[in-house]
Amino acid sequence: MAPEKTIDQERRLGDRMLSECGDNVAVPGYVRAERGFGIVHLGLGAFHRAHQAEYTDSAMSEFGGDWKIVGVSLRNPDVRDRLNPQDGLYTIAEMGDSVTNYRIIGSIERVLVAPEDPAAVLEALCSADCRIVSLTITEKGYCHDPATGRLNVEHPDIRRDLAQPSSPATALGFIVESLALRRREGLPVPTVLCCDNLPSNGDTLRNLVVEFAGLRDAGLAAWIREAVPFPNSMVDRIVPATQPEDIEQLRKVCAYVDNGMVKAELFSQWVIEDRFARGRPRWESVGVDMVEDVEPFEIAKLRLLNGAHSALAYMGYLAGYQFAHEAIADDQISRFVENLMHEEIIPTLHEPDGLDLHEYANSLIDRFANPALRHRLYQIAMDGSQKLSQRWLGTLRDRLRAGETVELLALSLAAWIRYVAGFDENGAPIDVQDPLAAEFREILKRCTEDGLVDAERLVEEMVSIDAVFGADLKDNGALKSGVVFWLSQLLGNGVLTTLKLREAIPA
Ligand code: CS2
Repeated sequence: MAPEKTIDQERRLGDRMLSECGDNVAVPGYVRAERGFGIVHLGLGAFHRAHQAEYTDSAMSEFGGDWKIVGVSLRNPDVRDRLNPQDGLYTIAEMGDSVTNYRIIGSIERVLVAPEDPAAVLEALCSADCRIVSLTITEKGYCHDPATGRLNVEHPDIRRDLAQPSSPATALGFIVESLALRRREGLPVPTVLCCDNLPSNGDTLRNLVVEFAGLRDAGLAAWIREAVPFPNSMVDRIVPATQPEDIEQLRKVCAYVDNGMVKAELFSQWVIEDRFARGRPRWESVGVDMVEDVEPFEIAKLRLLNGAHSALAYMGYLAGYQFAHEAIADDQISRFVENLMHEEIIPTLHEPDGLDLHEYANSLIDRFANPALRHRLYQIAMDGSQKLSQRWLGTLRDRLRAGETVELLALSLAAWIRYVAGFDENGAPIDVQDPLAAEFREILKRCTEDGLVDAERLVEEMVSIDAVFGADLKDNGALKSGVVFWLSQLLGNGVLTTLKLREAIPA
């Protein structure tokens, strides 16, 4: 029997290997060395690699242009250590229910690690070639108060970046310092393109950048407000974190090792306001919708897809499921998520042109049900404190204002509070990932006596976290008693019995 090949003897992805790929892998349709760079991207997670970098790769394949991406990891070297040895190349495994398409993406030129060399990041941001600065740094990367959209000036990273502006660590610090340098040198400005799931994401980012700049120099802040475009965008693709078994599966099917691969569903959507200072890739010719006003698309997406996703994650995890497709296969949970979308969320939305919201909601159930993705509920459940505002609370406020019922949202909120209490239905600990996790632990301690959780006190304390709930909701007695009722049910009887009870209550 032939000895097993060690990894070192196997083919590793890299420029030299591109011409030898098998027919089952698509490769970039351009000579990479002939294309220059045009984009600096902050936050090089799996989402960017499966979304914006793919659209940019398609645009360069079909229409050329110097739009390669210099990626920046703001925290750790992991992605750099995976991609740079592969010349920045990586594969996307695009997974339908029964087919997987493999495609190598060539648009990432190289990866920088900000904490190791902030000067190199500033140099890329200030270079004449950099015409777009884009971001996927997740909600918490904006160091803001989700309830108000204002900068959290007490955030340790923001204080640090204000104290030493020439060597920043945060995305805001890098953007402001690079714009200050450009202003000083009289260089043209880039477009700053936010690609995170925030409401009015471009406007939100602009306000934060201007607020941060104002703490350094009022003139700089006014100039940024005037000179730099921050188009809003809506991004959509389900991109679960890559697992070691995905890399192994790719190796088996494609016969090379790719430590930077990502997996995604087949569906992908990007809607952008067409306001760019110095050009952009031909995205509109490769499936991107360039529009005047993104808001209706963005609100529908955040409230429906992300809102339903979060509800699915907290309910599903507590009910004992690990993956989204498992939780949505549970009839009670899927009925709850469907009712939440059709009954409570959709009535608050303006239908964007060309989109039937009920059909959209139905298609989301199918997307969540994709078994190939193995999307962990734990991943979706992360950072809830940064997500609830745009996913649930906008809908909640709209309904309360209109005098409509909010029962399903109250139950969702109860599920979130139950989840961040940090133990599952078998009493096993949940490692809650959230910037406010320490605060949640303190609150839970105060609300627990002799091992029993005081649901009323817990709800009171949680909805009093102004950064999440603003100042208005804690005064709404009816909302709070609804959440207390459902939280008591969840604590006493668990998710599935609670959902049964909910269904038995006449509408
Ligand atoms: C998810 C999103 O992890 C999460 O919170 O809801 O990442 C979701 O998969 C994407 O926004 C889909 O476009």
